[in-house]
Amino acid sequence: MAERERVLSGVQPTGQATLGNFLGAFRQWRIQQEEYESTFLIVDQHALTVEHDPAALREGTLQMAALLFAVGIDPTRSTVVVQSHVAGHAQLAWLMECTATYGELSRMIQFKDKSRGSAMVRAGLFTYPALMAADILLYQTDLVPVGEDQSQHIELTRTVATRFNHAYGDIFTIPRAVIPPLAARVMDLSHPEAKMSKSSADGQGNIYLLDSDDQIRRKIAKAKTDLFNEVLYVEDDPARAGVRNLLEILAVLTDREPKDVASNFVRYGDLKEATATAVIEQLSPIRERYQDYMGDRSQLVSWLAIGRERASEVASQTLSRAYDAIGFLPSKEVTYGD
Ligand code: AQP
Repeated sequence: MAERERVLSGVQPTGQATLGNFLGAFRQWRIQQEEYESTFLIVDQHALTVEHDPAALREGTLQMAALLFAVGIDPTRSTVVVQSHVAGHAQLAWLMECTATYGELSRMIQFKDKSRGSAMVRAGLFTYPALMAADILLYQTDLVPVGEDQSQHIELTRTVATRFNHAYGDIFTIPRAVIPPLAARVMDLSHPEAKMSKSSADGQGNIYLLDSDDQIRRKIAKAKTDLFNEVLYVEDDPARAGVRNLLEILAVLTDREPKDVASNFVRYGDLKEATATAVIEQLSPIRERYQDYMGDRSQLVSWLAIGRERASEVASQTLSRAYDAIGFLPSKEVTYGD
């Protein structure tokens, strides 16, 4: 039987996960785990690129694991692993930093966005895409399901992997990004020109996966629309971004095309009501399962230990091949990547 293709993606355990994370990433992961050999990373090392609180990081990591399982990531089918549990990520990241160029890293939009206006930019924020490349390449990944905001990082991963392979031998699989056709960029409900982001300043335009039904209804009722007063799906018109966002959210949750969804509504109020109902239907069982999982922390910890064990196997193989290819002297005493 042919080997199944490998899927890998990750999420930072910072802040509260949003509907953007769910529609852009988690929902795809849940579907893809049926078909592909899947690894999902809780990227705690990435969380150090900006100011952080150690206790919150530790708790957030366990909470993110509970959330992924609550969303439907199945620990018997998929490997869920905490990035810092597998040393190979940091080890391979150095090789990637020495393969990527300063110019390439300087062009990363996320670096420009996150460093803007900050007096103390951590060096890790600059080199973060090299660590992300290592995350992906360590597992010989074929497919990386992500939201649109990550496509530039996947492109860089392909570039450095290709460069490394040309220089040192055929070590890495060249991965491809899988961006969902709809809701690849869920927008902030109050500021529909900006991405819904868990680190956004006031959070009023975010639907959090653990929001109560009431909070979801209230936030969607207040979502910014426009003065056109017609429910139309128009791509690429900034003036209609709010309505477009609601239509895309409802379309993806009801498995329809946004234009068809639009044709069912005349009033913005009715569109908001239907969107809120669909979001609640999707999120409220996740919220309940999350509470159950958080009530059994030792179960979470042991699933993560199983994840670590499975992940380490592939990671250590890739790392020793990469170390060997780049010219490091092997030592019998050292086992890499776990
Ligand atoms: N608004 C979004 N629409 C679609 N997909 C999104 N993703 C994030 N926001 C949206 C996707 O979620 C996955 C995990 O993201 P992450 O937490 O690792 O980092 P991020 O991309 O930086 O997401 P946030 O919410 O904006 O986090 P902060 O605020 O901490 O930086 C990724 O696949 C991402 O594409």
